[in-house]
Amino acid sequence: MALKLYSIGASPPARAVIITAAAVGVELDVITVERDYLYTDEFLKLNPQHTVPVLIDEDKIICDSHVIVTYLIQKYAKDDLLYPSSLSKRIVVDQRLYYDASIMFPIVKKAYSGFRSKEFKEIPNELKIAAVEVYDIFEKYLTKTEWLAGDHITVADISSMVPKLYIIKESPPSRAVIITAAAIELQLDIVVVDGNYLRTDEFLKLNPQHTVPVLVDDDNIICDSHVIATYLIRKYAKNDLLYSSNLTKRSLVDQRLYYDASVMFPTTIRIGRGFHLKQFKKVPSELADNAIEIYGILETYLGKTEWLAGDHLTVADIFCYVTVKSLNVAVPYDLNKFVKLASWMDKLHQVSYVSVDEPYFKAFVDVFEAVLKS
Ligand SMILES: N[C@@H](CCC(=O)N[C@@H](CS)C(=O)NCC(=O)O)C(=O)O
Repeated sequence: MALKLYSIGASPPARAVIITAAAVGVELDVITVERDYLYTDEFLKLNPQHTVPVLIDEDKIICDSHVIVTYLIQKYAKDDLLYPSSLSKRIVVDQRLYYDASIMFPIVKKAYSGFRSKEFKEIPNELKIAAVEVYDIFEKYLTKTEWLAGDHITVADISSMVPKLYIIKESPPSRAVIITAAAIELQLDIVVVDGNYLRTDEFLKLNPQHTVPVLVDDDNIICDSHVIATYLIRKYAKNDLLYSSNLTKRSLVDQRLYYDASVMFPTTIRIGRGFHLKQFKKVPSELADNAIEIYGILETYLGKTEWLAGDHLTVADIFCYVTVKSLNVAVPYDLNKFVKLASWMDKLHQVSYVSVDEPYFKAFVDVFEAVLKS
C-alpha cells in the first residue's frame, strides 16, 4: 500500500522526499493541501508545527523532510548508499542535512514568504548575501569531494537540488518563466548572465541557439521559455489550471503561446535590438504597425473570453502579458481603442505572484531609457 505524504504544491522539502521515495522505490500517495489547511485541527493533530511534508506510514506519523528521508532510506532502501550506516560517513551526511535544514532552507522560506506577503518585491540584500555564502560553502565542499558528502550521491545532495534557470535580467521570455515559477510556488536557482556569455563554449553546450532562458533540472536541459514554462507546470504544479490537460483546452493555450513565440516576441525583440544596437531611436513605422496589429488581435481574443485562452488565467496570459508590457514601452497602446486589452493588463498586474516581475521589468525599461538618453 502506498505511503501517504502531505505536501504543498512545490514545497522544496516535500520535493526532496518525493525524489528520495523514487530513489528507494517507495510508492507515495501525495496529498496536496492548501496552506490554510495546515492550521486546521485535523492537520495540527498530525503536526503541531503546521508544516509539510508529513509522512504517514501505517501507524507512524513522521514530520520534517530530513527525518522522513532518512527514515525511508533506512526502512526501504536495498542498500545504505544514500544514507551510510558507517558512523564516520553518516556524520558528514548528517552535517549537510542540518546545514540544509538550519541555513539553506530558511533563506528560501524567508525569500518566498516575503514575496507572498508582499513585504518586498525584490530579494533584500541580506538574503542575497546569505545565499551567496551558501553557494561559496557548496563550492568548498565540492572541491574536496565529487558529491556533497563523499564520493557517491547521498540524501544530502537530494535535499539541495533546485532547478537552475539561466536568464538575462531584462529578457521577456526569461521573465515569463520566472512569473510561471512564482505562480506554481516553485523555487528556482536563477543564474543571471550577460549577452556575451551566451556565445561561450560552456553555454553553447547547454543551448546551441545561444538564447536564454535555459532550464537545468536534474539531467534535463530545456530550452525555449514556452517549453520550460509548460514543463514546470506539468512537473511541479498542484493542478492543471495554468496549462490544461484537456486536449481541446490545451490546444487553445498552445495557440496563444505559439502566437507569442512566432509573432509577438519577434516584434518586441526586433524593436529592442534596434534600440540596443542604436539602429534607431524611434520605432520604424512597419514595426509600430506590427505592434498595433498585435494589440488588435489580443483585443479580439479578449472580446470572446475573459482571459486569453478561456475563463481563467493560463500560462498564455502570463507570456502575452510580459510581451505586451515590454512592447508597450516602445509602442504604447491606445487605452481608448484597446479597452479590453488595457483592463486585462490591469487585472494581471493585480495578481500577487506577477509582482515578481517588477525588478526584471525595471531592468528592461532601463535598457530602453539608457539608449534614448545616449
Ligand atoms: N523562443 C525563445 C526566444 C529566446 C530569445 O531569443 N532570448 C533572447 C533574450 S530576450 C536571447 O537570448 N538572445 C540572445 C541571442 O539571440 O544571441 C524563447 O522563448 O526562449
